[in-house]
Amino acid sequence: VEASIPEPLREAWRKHSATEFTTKDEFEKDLVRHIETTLARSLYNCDELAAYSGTALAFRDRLIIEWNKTQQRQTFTDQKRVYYLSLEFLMGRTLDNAMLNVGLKDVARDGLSDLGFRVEDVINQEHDAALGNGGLGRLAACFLDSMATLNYPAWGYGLRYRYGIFKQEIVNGYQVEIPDYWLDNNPWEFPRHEITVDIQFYGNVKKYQDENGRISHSWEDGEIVQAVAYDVPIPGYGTKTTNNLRLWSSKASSGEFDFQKFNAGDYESAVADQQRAETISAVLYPNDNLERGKELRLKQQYFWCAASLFDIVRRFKKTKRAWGEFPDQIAIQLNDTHPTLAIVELQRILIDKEGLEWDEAWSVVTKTFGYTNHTVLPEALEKWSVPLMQNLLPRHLQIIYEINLFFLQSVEKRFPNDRDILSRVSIIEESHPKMVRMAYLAIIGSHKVNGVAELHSDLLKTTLFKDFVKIYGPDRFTNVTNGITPRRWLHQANPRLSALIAEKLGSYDFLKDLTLLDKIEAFVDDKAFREEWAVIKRENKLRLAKHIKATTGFDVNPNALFDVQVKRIHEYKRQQLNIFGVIHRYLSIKAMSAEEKKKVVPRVSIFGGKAAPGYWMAKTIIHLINKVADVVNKDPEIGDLLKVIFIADYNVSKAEIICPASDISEHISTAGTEGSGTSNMKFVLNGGLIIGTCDGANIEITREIGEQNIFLFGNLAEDVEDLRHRHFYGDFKLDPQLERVFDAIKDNVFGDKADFSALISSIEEHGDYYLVSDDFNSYITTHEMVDEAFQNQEEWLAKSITSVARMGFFSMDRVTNEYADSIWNVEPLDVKD
Ligand code: RUG
Repeated sequence: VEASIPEPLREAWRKHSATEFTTKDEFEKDLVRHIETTLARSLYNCDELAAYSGTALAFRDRLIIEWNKTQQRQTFTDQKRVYYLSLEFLMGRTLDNAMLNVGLKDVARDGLSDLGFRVEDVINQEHDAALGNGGLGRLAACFLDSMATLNYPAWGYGLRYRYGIFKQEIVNGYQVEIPDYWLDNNPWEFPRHEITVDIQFYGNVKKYQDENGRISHSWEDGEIVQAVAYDVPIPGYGTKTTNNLRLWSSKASSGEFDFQKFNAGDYESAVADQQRAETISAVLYPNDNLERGKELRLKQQYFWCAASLFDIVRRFKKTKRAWGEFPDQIAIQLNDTHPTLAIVELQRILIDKEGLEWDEAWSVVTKTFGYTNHTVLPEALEKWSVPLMQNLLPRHLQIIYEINLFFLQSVEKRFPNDRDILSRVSIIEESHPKMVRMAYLAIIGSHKVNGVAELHSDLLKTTLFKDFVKIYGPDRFTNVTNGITPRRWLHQANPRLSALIAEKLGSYDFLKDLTLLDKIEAFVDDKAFREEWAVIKRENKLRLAKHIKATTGFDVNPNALFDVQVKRIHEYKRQQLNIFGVIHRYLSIKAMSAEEKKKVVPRVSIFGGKAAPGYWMAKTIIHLINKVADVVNKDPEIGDLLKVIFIADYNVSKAEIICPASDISEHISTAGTEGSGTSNMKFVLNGGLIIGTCDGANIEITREIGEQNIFLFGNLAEDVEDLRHRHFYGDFKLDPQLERVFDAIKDNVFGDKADFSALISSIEEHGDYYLVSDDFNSYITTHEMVDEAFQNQEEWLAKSITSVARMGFFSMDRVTNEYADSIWNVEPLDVKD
């Protein structure tokens, strides 16, 4: 049956079509209606949570009206679309962002105030949508914001995890993980129970030959799990475009449980199938930059890729275009190797289901995909065991072997005298068991591969993917340096700074074109502007101090230098270097005379971040930070000169409080290990200075803001290999200042030394892989320079203003346009009212 209303009857519909509130009165009307009817509350039992839900529903109505129009417009114009496949979308809170993006936060503030609520308190009721681990997931969320803002026809595809990243509590100095059930009270998703896809696992492959001798393959038997779509509207800033994020949830294909078993009293096995199916989308793997090769993870990957591809192909087929036009209509971006199976799945659909010849299909596939690599760390590079894949996805493994065969044949032809190259570039690693190298498959199946910062992309070309550059030429490999959305990371997180900038520039246009920030450099000597700038930083520090007091019980002095390192805890990110530096500072202060102490610049060292539950060394680092905090914060000889704070459960909404409040932040990974880093950009955009190594995007930040405005230290990437060699051959002497720090730990100053022995021996005895000792002296000296610079507040302020003015390059909009031009070849869709 045709689903659309016949033309002659559409008038009735149009007359009653939903409308959007724009005034305070209209907002209040929607709010009260939702609280009374949707939530079944009254004016006698409307608390802040109900006010939040009502407000969210009122804004959701607006979003979905625009969402509908955007989707109709996109379908009607039939332009090329981009599909962003990411296993992680670290969205954070939605309400504040939605209010600001549609330009109605003031209306909501006034309306809520009429009913006795403060908009800030209402916003604070929202639970973060934390479907990601760190930078990779947050980058995906920034992409969605920018793609909508720039009017690109774009969809995100991900998994609707029932549990997001765990909540972190600190108990006796140790990290404890608490499940994050975030779906209660989530008004932002629309279940689409009618949009389902059956996903197959296991089974076997049968080969058939027709009367013309044509061979075909059929994947049979096995088990079926159903994917159900949930849609999340993504509003752009200052535009009508509202894009879609489609998240898949897993469900047993038979729907409910087996009634025969149930009626026979076999309750457990009756629900077992259902539970097994629902497990697929139950939980986000809590690893950042680390792959563990678990079957359930591979199931998640295939489940999500297959559902998304089915959806994309279904939409394409409705246009009745020829398959050759598929890449003209569709660009699919792979966020890391996690969605690489999408390449194989599309090839499978085209040859097994749609009857295309191999070469014709493969040409469609390779023109469609782009692959973004985010890391060179070996432990993060995905490999799947061949037996595991054989069992779970037998047909896909066959196709992977076939892709590999054709690829290796072409390599052999081009490099007939180089036997080694074949084993080096083969998708299959000849180990025991054999492994499928997902990054190689992603390169071979894509037309563009990009890294996320200049240094990182160069390292990819000269090390990890060197052979592939030789095979495909340099053009397949490119760099797109990461960015951040200024809407969330300036306007939302730091409204006063955003307002000050807008006042000087005459409008908020800089939120759509961040390069306009350069105009504020003209005010660097303007006294009133500088004063206001300083007041805003102080207010932001007070806001953070209040949060610290409420969550840790510690008082921190807002005049102290706030030194922040918040990010996932990882040895390569070197929080251990930071805490050793803090211990060094502590010991130095303790050795000072009263006179000397007067010259010390007071500091608050603030840490935050989660460790993967199975990453024992990272957990040890968290433990040490908390033990050091215990001792330092209670030491009467130290007083306000040094405080150490660990902020538990670092997440997006906490980052919004923390980033605007830093004086300095730390981005101190071993050179050559961080893909890009994006929190470095968030801190600088909020007027904080940074201390960092020559790594990831720090290098480009330096180029943009000027080296006089950043504190760089440490060895360079090009020296790392040599230094590691020297450690390996015992040609190494521990830095004497670091030795003093280790001695204190070994004297049980921070609790039982045994708790930290592995951390110390990894540096003293096991090669110091992350070069903590090699960089320690330079790190300490640079911190002394930071102290000195902070004493000259006038100059510090000038550095802060100048840096913000020069941050335009790091807008996610620049990033999105670069992907659109150089990888996706998509155009924005013109939006008129
Ligand atoms: O570690 C990288 C960051 O350097 C980068 O900024 C971010 C976004 O590109 O991605 C992070 N990343 C890399 N997260 N997971 C991986 C490897 O799977």
